[in-house]
Amino acid sequence: MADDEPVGVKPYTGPAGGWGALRAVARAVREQMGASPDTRALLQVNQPDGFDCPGCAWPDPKHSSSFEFCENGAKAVTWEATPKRVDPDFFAKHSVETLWQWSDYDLEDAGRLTDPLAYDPASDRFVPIAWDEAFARIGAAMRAIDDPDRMEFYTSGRTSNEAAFLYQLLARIYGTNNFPDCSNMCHEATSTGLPQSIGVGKGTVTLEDFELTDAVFCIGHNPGTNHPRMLGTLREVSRRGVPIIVVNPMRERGLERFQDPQAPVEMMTLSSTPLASAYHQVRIGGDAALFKGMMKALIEADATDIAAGGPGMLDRAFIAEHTVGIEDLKADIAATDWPAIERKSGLTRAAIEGAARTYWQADRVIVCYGMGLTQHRHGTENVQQLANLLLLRGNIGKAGAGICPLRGHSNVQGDRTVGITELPTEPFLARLDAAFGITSPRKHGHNSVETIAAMRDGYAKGFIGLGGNLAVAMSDPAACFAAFRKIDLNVQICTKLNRTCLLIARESIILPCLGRTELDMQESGPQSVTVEDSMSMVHASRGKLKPASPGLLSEPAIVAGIAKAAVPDTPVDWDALVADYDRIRDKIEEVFPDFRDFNTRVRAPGGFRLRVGASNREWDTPDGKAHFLVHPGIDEDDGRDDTPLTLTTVRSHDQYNTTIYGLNDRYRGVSGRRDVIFANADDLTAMGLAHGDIVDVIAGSGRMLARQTVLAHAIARGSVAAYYPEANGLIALDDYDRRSGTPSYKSVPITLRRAAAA
Ligand SMILES: Nc1nc2c(c(=O)[nH]1)N[C@H]1C(S)=C(S)[C@@H](COP(=O)(O)OP(=O)(O)OC[C@H]3O[C@@H](n4cnc5c(=O)[nH]c(N)nc54)[C@H](O)[C@@H]3O)O[C@H]1N2
Ligand SMILES: Nc1nc2c(c(=O)[nH]1)N[C@H]1C(S)=C(S)[C@@H](COP(=O)(O)OP(=O)(O)OC[C@H]3O[C@@H](n4cnc5c(=O)[nH]c(N)nc54)[C@H](O)[C@@H]3O)O[C@H]1N2
Ligand SMILES: [Mo]
Repeated sequence: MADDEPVGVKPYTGPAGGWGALRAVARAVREQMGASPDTRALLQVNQPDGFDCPGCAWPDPKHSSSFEFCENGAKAVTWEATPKRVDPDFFAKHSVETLWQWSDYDLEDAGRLTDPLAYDPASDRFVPIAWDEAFARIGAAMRAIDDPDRMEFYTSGRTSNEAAFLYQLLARIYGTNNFPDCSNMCHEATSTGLPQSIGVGKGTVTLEDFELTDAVFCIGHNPGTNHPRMLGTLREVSRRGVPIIVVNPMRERGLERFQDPQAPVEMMTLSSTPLASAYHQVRIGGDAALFKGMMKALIEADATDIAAGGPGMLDRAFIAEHTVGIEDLKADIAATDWPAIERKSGLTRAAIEGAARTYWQADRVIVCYGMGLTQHRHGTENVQQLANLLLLRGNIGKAGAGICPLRGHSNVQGDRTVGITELPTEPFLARLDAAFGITSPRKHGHNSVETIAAMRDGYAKGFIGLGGNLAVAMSDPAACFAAFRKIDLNVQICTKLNRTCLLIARESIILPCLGRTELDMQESGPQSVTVEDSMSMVHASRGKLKPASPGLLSEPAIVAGIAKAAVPDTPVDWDALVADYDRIRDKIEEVFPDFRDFNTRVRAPGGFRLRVGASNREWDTPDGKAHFLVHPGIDEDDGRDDTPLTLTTVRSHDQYNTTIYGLNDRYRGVSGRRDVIFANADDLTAMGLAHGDIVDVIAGSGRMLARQTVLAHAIARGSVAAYYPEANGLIALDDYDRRSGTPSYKSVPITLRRAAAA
């Protein structure tokens, strides 16, 4: 049978984790660190005195002092700590035109950037320049832009609180609230949706809640790949006999079975712990239908129980004391009929009732979710329906229960907390102004989609990227590339070369920075930075490795350098702030009262938790209540369900967003390639296609991803999946959630067509 498989395809039958994960780490160390690897870095990850893992935002067990093994964390660390270098010689050898032909993998694999660079049109090369000159050129270009709202300040979520805080200060002193950031493409549906529901756009649970919970739902996320340390938590939950209910169109091995590399018995006996107790392969975009179905089953069971003299399944005391809107919600649920719910969700009524029963039989329920819920045209509504479901049984603000959005980048949540937002509130701006003696602009700014549109339309003239690779991460890369090539200034602050760096504007500058793993030495000595994880825990991170090059500056120092050059006359003493990051933290505390005693509290092992009102049933909404929010209908794909197929875009096991570590996707059984489409076997038969056929993927307005190998895979009917970012060309810039601006990367209407013979 295996002989008939397409090249590089072999079903994976093992558990997640285990020896495969250990082997993958050994390979990552060998390939990235070379013959005599400096593996000290790996032993400092998430240690009380070490650096925060740049891999993901899953929290660390309190006072962790033993090394928490994580395959993909190790890949992230070795990728940064590699001895490979992209130095001036490299750029002398390769023109931008040549580099543009390189793959995204090859660009980053070439190594760490060592010196500031400016594009030289005469030679079509990046040439080294001094830091002073780089800042002077950026400052001059920024001052030449006639309106500050024509500058865009992008942030990717690895940036520390300290760097992000200085960055927002720079942009606001310059005069704009244009803060496109990776959050706009990620959990914006959470940041927009949850405040309306429960008064805060963050998760309400802590790690301890997982020790008390009676049921966990995992919806639209793939922890085996994207939050591997979470599998340790899920393993403990499963071993306590607590049900784990999965909702995902694809069967993901990391949600089914886990062999814990930290459990010697499991490793030696090749045994593993089952995770999911029920696995619902929802149709892509069918989550809201499922949630409404679960609420319908719950409300019906409640009515039956009450009629029989029982106490009912709804938490009436909680609903009465803490919420508004229950009657409208009930009316909407009553108006939604089962056939529509079944058709949209792709799940049977019996299956949905089963999930609802598990839900109401548990006293305390945690719901975890990821991009499978947020990256849809109705992402915000999805999140709010989930909040409705939890509120019906008082599952927010009690021990062992709550909502748990899995954040992406390791500090994406913190960046938002310290002011990276295009929609600042007046109280925040007032405090910022008072703290620095400045006058911030009040007009709201651009998010990520609006930024690309403004560049495309010739309005935006300058761009600074504090990390990230926006032109590749965003929908419609061709439109993004053209947009970047129109502007006057493209500044990329980064650790490695990527495609967005190669988009040549009138002035293009690359500023190489220190990474998390590296020693950050300033006037007052070695510095720590701080980050906030998915559970609002703030803790310190200190790198110890020798910097990749003496030519690197820290992100705070780079931001300060740009600020001094672009807006020379300000009341801010940038040098003093950079000399000692404690001073930046004092300022953060002045602007955000939740950071009281910041410098003291962050020095305690494990750090501290920021206030999350909803965790204590304090609802920071205008009326002080939690809200049931109604979105009539379940037409989550806007009537596009005549389209035979909906495509979702996912991460492989060997990538970090646009950073491709390798071409393998171990748990999905694919190796050495990424040009595949996962489809349901019955759908293939219905289309007259077979496992291994070469197809073109066709989306609206002539968008096409040519010559992909289609694979029969365990995925819901009507649903297909491809890899991000290769499939981004199928998604129009205009395909996004109107409420939050999140691109609908996970619900792209497409058709498959057999490709012409090569
Ligand atoms: N190693 C590694 N770690 C990472 C990242 C990485 O790229 N690599 N990225 C980081 C970032 S920025 C983020 S945001 C997170 C992302 O973490 P995830 O949210 O886990 O990211 P995705 O790979 O996009 O996977 C989404 C999951 O949703 C499922 N899905 C797709 N469509 C639907 C749908 O309509 N409904 C439901 N219920 N499920 C659906 C997919 O099958 C897949 O299992 O991970 C972070 N951690
Ligand atoms: N189709 C599709 N598109 C998506 C998604 C999807 O699921 N499907 N997911 C979206 C999501 S959730 C996100 S978060 C975005 C990601 O969008 P981004 O955050 O913009 O992209 P990354 O790939 O994480 O950025 C990688 C680059 O960051 C730089 N870098 C790495 N470490 C550091 C550092 O410490 N400091 C600095 N300054 N730079 C550093 C490196 O140069 C590297 O090339 O993509 C989005 N795009
Ligand atoms: Mo993300």
